Amino acid sequence: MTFDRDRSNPPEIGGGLPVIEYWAKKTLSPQGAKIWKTLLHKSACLSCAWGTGGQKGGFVDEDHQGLQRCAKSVEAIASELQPAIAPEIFDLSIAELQKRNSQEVNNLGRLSHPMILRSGKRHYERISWQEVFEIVTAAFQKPAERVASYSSGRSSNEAAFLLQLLLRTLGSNNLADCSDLCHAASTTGLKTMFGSGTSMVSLESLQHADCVVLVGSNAPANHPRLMNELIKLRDRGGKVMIINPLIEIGLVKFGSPAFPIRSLLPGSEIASLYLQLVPGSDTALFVGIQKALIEQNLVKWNYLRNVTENWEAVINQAKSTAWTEITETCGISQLEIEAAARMIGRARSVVFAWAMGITQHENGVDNVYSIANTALLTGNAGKLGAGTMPIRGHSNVQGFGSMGVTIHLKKEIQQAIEILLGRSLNLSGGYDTRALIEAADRNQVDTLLCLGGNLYAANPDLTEAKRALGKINTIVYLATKPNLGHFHGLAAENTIVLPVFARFENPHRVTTESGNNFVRLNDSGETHLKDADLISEVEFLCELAARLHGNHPIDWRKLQDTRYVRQLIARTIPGYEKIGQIDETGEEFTIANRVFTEPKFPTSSGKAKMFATPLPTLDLPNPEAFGISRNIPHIVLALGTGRSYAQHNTVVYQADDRYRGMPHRNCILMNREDVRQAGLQEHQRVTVQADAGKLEDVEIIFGDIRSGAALMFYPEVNSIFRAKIDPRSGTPAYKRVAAIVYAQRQFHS
Ligand SMILES: Nc1nc2c(c(=O)[nH]1)N[C@H]1C(S)=C(S)[C@@H](COP(=O)(O)OP(=O)(O)OC[C@H]3O[C@@H](n4cnc5c(=O)[nH]c(N)nc54)[C@H](O)[C@@H]3O)O[C@H]1N2
Ligand SMILES: Nc1nc2c(c(=O)[nH]1)N[C@H]1C(S)=C(S)[C@@H](COP(=O)(O)OP(=O)(O)OC[C@H]3O[C@@H](n4cnc5c(=O)[nH]c(N)nc54)[C@H](O)[C@@H]3O)O[C@H]1N2
Ligand code: SF4
Ligand SMILES: [Mo]
Repeated sequence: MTFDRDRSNPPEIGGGLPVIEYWAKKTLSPQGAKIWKTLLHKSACLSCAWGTGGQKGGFVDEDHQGLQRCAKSVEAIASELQPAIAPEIFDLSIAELQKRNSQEVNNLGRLSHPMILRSGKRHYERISWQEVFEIVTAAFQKPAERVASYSSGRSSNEAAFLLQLLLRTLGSNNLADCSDLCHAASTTGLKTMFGSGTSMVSLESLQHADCVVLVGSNAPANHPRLMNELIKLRDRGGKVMIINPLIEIGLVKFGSPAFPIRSLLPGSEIASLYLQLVPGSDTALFVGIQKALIEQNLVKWNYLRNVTENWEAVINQAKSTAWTEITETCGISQLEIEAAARMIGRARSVVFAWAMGITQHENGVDNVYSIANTALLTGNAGKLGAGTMPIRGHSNVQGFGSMGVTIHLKKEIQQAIEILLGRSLNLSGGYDTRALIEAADRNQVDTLLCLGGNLYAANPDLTEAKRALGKINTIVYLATKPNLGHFHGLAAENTIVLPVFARFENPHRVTTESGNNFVRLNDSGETHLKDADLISEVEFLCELAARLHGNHPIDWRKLQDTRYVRQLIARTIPGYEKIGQIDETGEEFTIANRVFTEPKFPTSSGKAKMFATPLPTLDLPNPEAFGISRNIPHIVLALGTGRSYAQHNTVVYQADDRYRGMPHRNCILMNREDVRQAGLQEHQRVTVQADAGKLEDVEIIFGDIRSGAALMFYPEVNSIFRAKIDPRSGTPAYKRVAAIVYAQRQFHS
């Protein structure tokens, strides 16, 4: 691809007119009427967990604010409204299909019929539902510890509840979920500290904050409506602190279509203070902020004594860590850290929000602890307008956790299910996502059910993922659209791809839970796919369970009526009692005991438990460790991997990222000075290599990124690295991959 200079000039604000242009282009297209119909349908937005839609209508959030739909919602809907895949596509052999990239695969259209790739065959072929159930039922009759599921948070609470009940009734605790790759560090960290693993801040509470500290999040692209809250906070005189190794233009200035006159064109200022730290060093920065809070006498001692435990360890650590160690680790000066501490310590109520820049590290849980410790030191947990707020990913990923799709099942849920089944559950072992891949690679998994997602491409080391999945006998993918996993994540015997309804098409009502703990009711709908043979996830799971377990003690076929599933949820899931009446009242609700406006927490003592957080050691290997000679121009970097503006996780919608000036997918965003010192140039094609492989012909793009750091896009980049794993949460360190960038041989020969 030739480089288009115009496209490399990133805009000076995030959001802005391009968003409106995108809306207009999509909603005025031939597909436009269907997009509008779907936007107005009473169901939750498909895209991110910020959450909007549901019974209040397409554009209204739980706080009754209007105009709360962003272009990302349109992007996700447009993708599901594609026509069915042309049947001729399946005349192509699997080898030919494997040549397509993520965007091309997504653009094939919607899955419309059940398909199977049988062992030894080169083509996917149609299969009847009868044979599907015969094969899958037989596959699930393997020993329970050799049966597993993986899920992704686009599905409903009802499907999630049934999935875990099905696996647990079998005796399997192998419930891997995309959250293992995502916010597991937040769940683990917050649960041990506060006794609750989700955000303690509601949307309403956020609106009472006068300071937001936003860490490791690219909200302008991934949670755009959060930007409206930041704009309003700045308008009311509040402060926003951004902590990120990369200057994301939308975090500096954002033009929001929700405020067309004052914000859209000029853009609203977002960051009051932008701390561009070394990737992976957040714990050091927060320990520094704690040290400065102590030195500036801004610690709330009475609060610490009354409502927290082990605060002395945190105070001692901050006091005894030298300033030089802190500043050398995080690369932020003492002066800036002191300014940050002043901003936090002097604010009335501070919300600490974070996303993948915090969790996807080898010390992800410590990162979360260090943020929460800072909140506690300043009395910012358990009051209106303050608290810890992990910004969740998929639109219902949090609901999956609540429904018990986890290898760490809550005691209360366990007891309730044991009463339901009349016997005890097997909760030993259990594979999270990384453990599942490793177990499969050791030949310990026979059968895998994937409820959505793209297990293959979401993992690090795609060669390993492919090999491991290839050792599983039967893999069943339930999906709305084809993705790379359906063509690369192939089982040893049967790979079955089953087409399901999208959220707004389901023949029954379902519910979803947002990252702000709000439960939405989604109306039933219709699909635009006319001659298709789709199944609802709920129907599939109930039919499979009925064939496996009969109708006692649970009448599985009756659960195809989702009202009965909600009755079971009301009886088994803590905080979800109100779902028992939702069919009659239509009343959506905030889950009980999650949002804290008093400093009383659901831990054994009622106090928050604090933990000291060791500073990370952030070394990078020598070029020789990669087998690269020092004689060719090179640089070893901390490579961060994540999303471009126009993709949803492993699904690419558009190749470029206009806000970062990256014209195509095979780019690396680097610091200008790093490039110069390495003897390389902008737009030069280089090789990027890590511990599992290399990508060639990668174009260097200059960006405002911290020296020593770089950015590339997943899923493509997942082919080159193995990733370190946070031992406490199981999450891969996608945000700090040791990589070498070097000149391609031909450039110098
Ligand atoms: N449009 C769209 N929306 C989405 C998604 C999508 O793919 N597309 N995905 C959904 C999902 S599942 C998720 S999990 C979320 C992801 O939402 P984000 O977490 O915002 O997404 P990432 O692309 O992973 O970007 C993380 C940010 O962390 C910064 N960062 C990297 N390393 C560090 C570090 O060491 N410290 C700090 N402080 N910052 C760092 C990066 O520069 C980047 O700005 O979005 C959800 N919403
Ligand atoms: N290098 C790198 N890797 C990462 C990350 C990173 O930042 N860097 N981020 C990680 C994170 S945070 C996450 S969450 C994972 C994402 O991992 P996954 O959640 O596994 O992947 P997605 O790409 O979101 O899955 C998309 C597919 O879901 C299916 N789908 C969509 N809607 C529905 C539905 O309603 N029902 C069903 N059954 N299927 C549906 C479609 O077939 C679509 O192709 O990736 C992780 N991998
Ligand atoms: S912010 Fe998230 S939930 Fe809200 S409309 Fe945009 S994509 Fe949907
Ligand atoms: Mo995620």
